[in-house]
Amino acid sequence: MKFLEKMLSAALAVAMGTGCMGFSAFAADDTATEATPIAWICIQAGSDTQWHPAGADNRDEETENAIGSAVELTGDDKYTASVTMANGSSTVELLFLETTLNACDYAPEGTDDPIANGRIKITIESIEVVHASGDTTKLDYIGPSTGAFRTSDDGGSSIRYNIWNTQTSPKVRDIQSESKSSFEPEGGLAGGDTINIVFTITGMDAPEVSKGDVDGDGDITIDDAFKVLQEYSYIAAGRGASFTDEEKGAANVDGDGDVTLDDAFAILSYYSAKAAGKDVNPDDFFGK
Ligand SMILES: [Ca+2]
Ligand SMILES: [Ca+2]
Repeated sequence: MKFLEKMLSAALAVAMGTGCMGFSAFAADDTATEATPIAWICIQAGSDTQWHPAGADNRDEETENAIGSAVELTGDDKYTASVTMANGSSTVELLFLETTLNACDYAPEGTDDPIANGRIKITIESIEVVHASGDTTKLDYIGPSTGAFRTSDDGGSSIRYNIWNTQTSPKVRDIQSESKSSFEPEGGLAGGDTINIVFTITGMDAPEVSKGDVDGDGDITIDDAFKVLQEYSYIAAGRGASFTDEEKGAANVDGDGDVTLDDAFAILSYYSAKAAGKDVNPDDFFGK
C-alpha cells in the first residue's frame, strides 16, 4: 500500500508538473555534455513578439519579429539580455526573462519546490530602453512581486522571471502599479529601440562544502544528522553509499574519511548545543 501511495504521489507530481523527481534511470545518456544554460527576453508589445531567441531552432520567423540574442549563463555573474523592436508599440503586454536554467539542478534532490528550496537567485538590476537616437529611458522596476520568480508555465523546471505577465497566476505587474493588462513605457517604443534587462544570478556556482550541513540548506539541524544516519544504515546493510562527494564531505565531520555513527552523533551534539543556546560554530566544534 505504501508503495502504491508513493507511486501515486509521484505520478501526480509529474502530472501537475511540480517538484524534482529523480528519474535518473530514465534520464538521457549521463555522459552527454550538458549545454550551457541561456537566458533571453520574451516580449509581446503591440505587433512585436519574441518567444525564442534569435537563431533558435524553435523560433517562428513568421511571427517572431522582435530580435534578441540568447545570453550564455556561465556562472554567478551580472548579465544583460536585450531585445530590439521591429515595429515599435506604445504598450507592452508581456515581458519576462526566460532561461534554460533547470531549477532542480540547484535544489535538494526530490524537493517539491525547487524555487523556494533551491540555491538560484536572480536579481533584476535595471531595465532600460535605448532609443535609436541614443537616448535612454529607464523603466521603473518595482518587483519582484509574488510569482515573479518561478518555473515556466509548461510544467517544466526551467526558471522564468516574470516582469510583466498578466497571463500567469498570480499576475505580475512589476513595472507600473496600475492594474492594467499592459504597461506604457514613457515615450513609447519605436522600431529599432532596444530593451536591456540587467540581472544578477547567484547560486549557479557550486557551494562550498560546509561541515555538518549535509542537505546544504545553510543550517545544521536534526535533518542533517538523520541523513547521515540513513546513509550509514544503507552502507551497513550492504546497499552501498548514496551520498554525492559534496554530501559525503559535509557528512564526514570527524574527517576520518567514512560516514559513520560518530558523524551522526557529532552533528546531533552540535545541533543540541546550538538548540540549548550555546555559542558554538561548526569549525571549532567539528575541528577543521
Ligand atoms: Ca542542513
Ligand atoms: Ca567520519
